[in-house]
Amino acid sequence: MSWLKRLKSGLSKSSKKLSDGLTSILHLRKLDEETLQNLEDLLIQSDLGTSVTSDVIEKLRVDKFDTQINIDEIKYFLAKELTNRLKPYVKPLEINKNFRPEIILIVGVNGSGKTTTIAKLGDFWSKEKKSIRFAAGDTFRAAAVEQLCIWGKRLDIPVIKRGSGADAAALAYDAVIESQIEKDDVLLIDTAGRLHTNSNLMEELKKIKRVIKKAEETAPHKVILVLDATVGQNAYKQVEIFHKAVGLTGLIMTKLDGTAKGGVLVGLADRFKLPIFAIGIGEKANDLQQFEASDFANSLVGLES
Ligand SMILES: Nc1nc2c(ncn2[C@@H]2O[C@H](COP(=O)(O)OP(=O)(O)OP(=O)(O)O)[C@@H](O)[C@H]2O)c(=O)[nH]1
Ligand SMILES: [Mg+2]
Repeated sequence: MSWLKRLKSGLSKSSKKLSDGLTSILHLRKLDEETLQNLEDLLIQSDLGTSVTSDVIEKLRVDKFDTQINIDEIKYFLAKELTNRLKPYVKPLEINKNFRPEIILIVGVNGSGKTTTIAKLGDFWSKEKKSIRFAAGDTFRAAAVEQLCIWGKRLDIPVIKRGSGADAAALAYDAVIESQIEKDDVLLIDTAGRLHTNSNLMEELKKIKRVIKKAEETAPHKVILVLDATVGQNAYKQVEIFHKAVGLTGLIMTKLDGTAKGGVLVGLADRFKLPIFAIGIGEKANDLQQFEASDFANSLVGLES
C-alpha cells in the first residue's frame, strides 16, 4: 500500500469523526448562524485549536453565508485552509551536511514513541545511504537499551550503549566523540521518557544538552520532541514545557494511526510555530514519512483525492 493510502487509513478515525459531524450538521441546510455555530463546535472537538477554528468559521461566513453548501464543498474548503495553515511548518527530513555528524536529541514523555521513531529515522536515512549511529541514552531501563539494540541489529546501524543506570549525559558525550571520529552523517540520541511535570528529569535533560555541548559546541543541532497523537490536548502542555526546558527545533507526531485526535497537529503547529519534521502511522520501521501539508489535510478531512 502506498504511503498516502496508509496515511488515509491511519487517519480514518479522525476523518470519520469530522465527516459524521459534518453530515449531521449540514444535512439539507443553508449555512446559517446556527450551522456555523455547530461547525465551530465540531472543529474545536476535532482538536484543531481555537485560532484555526475561528479563522475558518470567519472565512466561511464571509464566503458562503446563507448559501446551500454541501459536505464535499466544506471538506475542500477545510482541506485548503488547513493546508495553508500547515505549510509554513513543513520541514524536510534532511540531514544538515555542515555537520559530521549532525547531532539529534530525541525527547518526549514515556511511551510517546521516541525509540521507535529513532529506528524509523534510521531506516529513512539508511535508504539514502547515510552513515548513521544510535546512542542508547535511555540508561534508565535495561530493556530500553535492549530495544534500541534490536532495532540497530535489524537496520544494521551501530548503537553506542552502556549498562543500565549509567549516566545518560556521559554516554551522550562519549557517543558524540565516537560519532565524530567515525565521521557519521547523523547521530540520533535516545533519551529516557519523562513526564513533563517531573522537574528532576527535566533538569537531567538540560544536563544532557549541556554535556553534549562540551564535546561539540554547536550541538545538539536538532532537539526533536516526539508526541503521541492519542494524548490530544495534553500535547500542548508537553510542547510548552519541553520547549521551555531544552528549546525544541521541531516535532514528530506518532500514533496518528487509530486515533480520532489527529487534528491536534494543526492546532499545535499554529500555536507554537514549530517545524513538523515527520509523522508516524504505525510500529514498523517504514511507518514514518516527512510531513506533507496537503496530504495530511486531505486525509484528515477524508477527501478522496
Ligand atoms: N500504532 C503506533 N504505535 C506506535 C507508533 N510509534 C510507536 N508506537 C508504539 O508505541 C509503543 C511505545 O514506543 P517506544 O518507541 O518504545 O516509546 P518511547 O517513547 O521510546 O517509550 P519510553 O522509552 O518508555 O519512554 C511501542 O509499542 C511502539 O511500537 C506509531 O506511529 N503508531
Ligand atoms: Mg524509549
